[in-house]
Amino acid sequence: MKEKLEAIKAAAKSAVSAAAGEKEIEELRVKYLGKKGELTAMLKQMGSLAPEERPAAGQLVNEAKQWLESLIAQKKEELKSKATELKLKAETIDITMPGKEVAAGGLHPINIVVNDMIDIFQSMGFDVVDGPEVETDYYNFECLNVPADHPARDMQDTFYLADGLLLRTQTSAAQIRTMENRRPPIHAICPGRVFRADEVDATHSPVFHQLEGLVVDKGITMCDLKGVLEQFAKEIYGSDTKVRFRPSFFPFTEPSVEVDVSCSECGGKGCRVCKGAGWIEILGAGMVHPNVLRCCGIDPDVYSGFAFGIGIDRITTTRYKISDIRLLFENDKRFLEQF
Ligand code: 2NL
Repeated sequence: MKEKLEAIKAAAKSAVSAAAGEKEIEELRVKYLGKKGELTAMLKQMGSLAPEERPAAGQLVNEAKQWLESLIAQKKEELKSKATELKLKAETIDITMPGKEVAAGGLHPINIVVNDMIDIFQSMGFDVVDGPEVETDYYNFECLNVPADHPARDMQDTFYLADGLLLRTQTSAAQIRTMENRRPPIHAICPGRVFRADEVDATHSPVFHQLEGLVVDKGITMCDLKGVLEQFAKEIYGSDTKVRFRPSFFPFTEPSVEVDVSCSECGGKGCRVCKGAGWIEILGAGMVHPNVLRCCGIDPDVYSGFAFGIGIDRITTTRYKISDIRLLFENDKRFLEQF
């Protein structure tokens, strides 16, 4: 029995030392120490020995088992650290290699212009407010004095969603909420994305950008409106810019105006940028309609206000002489890299 044990030990030892992987080692463990393993079988054979021989023989087999267990554990450790070493060697990083160049991003021309506009109005004391792009009919139309059957709805046809929701046609709703939540004096601007059901061409896009402004206080007049908008035009287009106010109509303002600036390209003589007119229309404005104030719980006999809506895309295309508005939305890197 002793010889048999020694033979098993010798065979196991050389097999373990020759094992090249963790899988092989595991197979050896099963072969010798598993339920049907060779050493396990020897323990089972104890019954066939004379009773007085059993304790010594059992001890021998158990010792052999422990010896082999630790041999296997040792080999496992060895293989593991060898694998780690190999892996580390394969993964060495040469820190002297040149790095990958990261292309620096930049602001979209629209955002450059929006940021400039925000700076100008903030310096005049306006707060920036924000609102959702998906709006209710009430905030987008009703409260702005555009009831369901009003013909002005034709000019602002939009995308209608389920449950009476729609994509906002102007950013006014955010300002309506500002009037509901704050008491005058109010000085707020709201830049953002707006939507109209328009066909795409060089000057129209169903998605465009607007910055609306609102001032409400006691004693606000057309003079305040003219002063603020003239100051804005001179800051964005240059101090020698001339500003022209033409009467117009919006349901939410009365009286209403449209504002043109002298063409910064030709100084008013007429050129490609202003399409020969010498003037460029940049915004609509007016005194807030009493119905709108009333709708927001502000008494029009005590307070008055003015509001304006500036087309950001138009300011951007004229500033950078971009001939087609579609370029602003195509995200062609060759175009965007120029700003
Ligand atoms: C344009 C120019 C405009 C307003 C927007 C406004 C907002 C409130 C109250 C009254 Cl909360 N008015 N916004 C006023 C005049 C013009 O946008 O061309 N719109 C179609």
